[in-house]
Amino acid sequence: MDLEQIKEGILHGDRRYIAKAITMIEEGYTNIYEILEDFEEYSGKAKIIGITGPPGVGKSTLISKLVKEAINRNHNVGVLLVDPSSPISGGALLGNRVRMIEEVSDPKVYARSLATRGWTGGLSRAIDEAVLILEASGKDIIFIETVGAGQIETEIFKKADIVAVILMPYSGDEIQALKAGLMEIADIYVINKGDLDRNKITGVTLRTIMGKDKRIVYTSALYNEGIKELYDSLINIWDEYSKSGELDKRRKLKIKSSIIEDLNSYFLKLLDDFVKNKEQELEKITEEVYQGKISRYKAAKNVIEEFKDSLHKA
Ligand SMILES: Nc1nc2c(ncn2[C@@H]2O[C@H](COP(=O)(O)OP(=O)(O)OP(=O)(O)O)[C@@H](O)[C@H]2O)c(=O)[nH]1
Ligand SMILES: [Mg+2]
Repeated sequence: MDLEQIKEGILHGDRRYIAKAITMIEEGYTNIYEILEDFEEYSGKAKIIGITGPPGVGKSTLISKLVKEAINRNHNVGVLLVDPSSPISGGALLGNRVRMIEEVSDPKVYARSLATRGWTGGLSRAIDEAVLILEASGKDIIFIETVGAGQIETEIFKKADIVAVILMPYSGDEIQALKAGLMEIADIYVINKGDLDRNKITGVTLRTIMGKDKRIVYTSALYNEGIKELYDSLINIWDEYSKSGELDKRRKLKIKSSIIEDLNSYFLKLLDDFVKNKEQELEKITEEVYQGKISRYKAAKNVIEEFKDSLHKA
């Protein structure tokens, strides 16, 4: 497969080529950039919806139902399942998850998990590139699921246009969500597993904690309840943000944070190479610090100066 072929395939929405390109990104084939630069004109074409929340609340099940809804509405839909954990265990787990969404797929749907194997650009960067590829392939709505707890949940704010935080009834998740900083990033709360019949209580709790103006939608992904309403709400919020200028603001923020990420990974790579070549010298400096000949602070400062010099020479 040559690059031109991959590019054409993506532009025709061919899933094989989309898959190939995303795999190249995951595996760090930098020549994929030749294509990505040509795709820049498609950037921002899709509505990007972040779906996040604690493990097991039904994010993937919900997305599989939202995908069906998208198909009914003739929307061209892409799904990315992002796993911040180790590529080995995470990859295997995500394999199952992605299958669930692919089962509902028709040729217009593209779903896959995303994990990076040691590329300096990292997962965050891979999300940007995968989104761009999906946009170039003609997707007009893209769902990004982030799994589990921790930093990546709030990172999704930098990738998505709007964020839906999924919770389930009576699990204490609502409190957990507040702790994890999800409150700041939620544009809408979805209380899933409504069939468990206790979700109203969670809603009341949420209302009490978060005030009246937060949007809350009740769903049962399992029984297909509330899916249309959720889909409508997501589109409505997106339209609203588009009109109010909020979307522009967020997308600019997104560009800025991607540029900063690029800068970071570029310099980290340089620094990494520099340090690798300095192994012996570092041993020597360490010894000097250990023997009290020079302070650790001063030693680090010297190395930094040397690094800066090497940049000038580069
Ligand atoms: N009763 C009930 N179970 C549900 C509902 N939605 C999902 N589930 C079940 O909850 C379990 C977890 O669902 P997933 O969709 O994998 O949840 P998730 O949030 O994507 O999970 P992680 O990706 O592991 O964080 C599965 O056994 C689903 O069948 C629902 O509306 N009602
Ligand atoms: Mg999932």
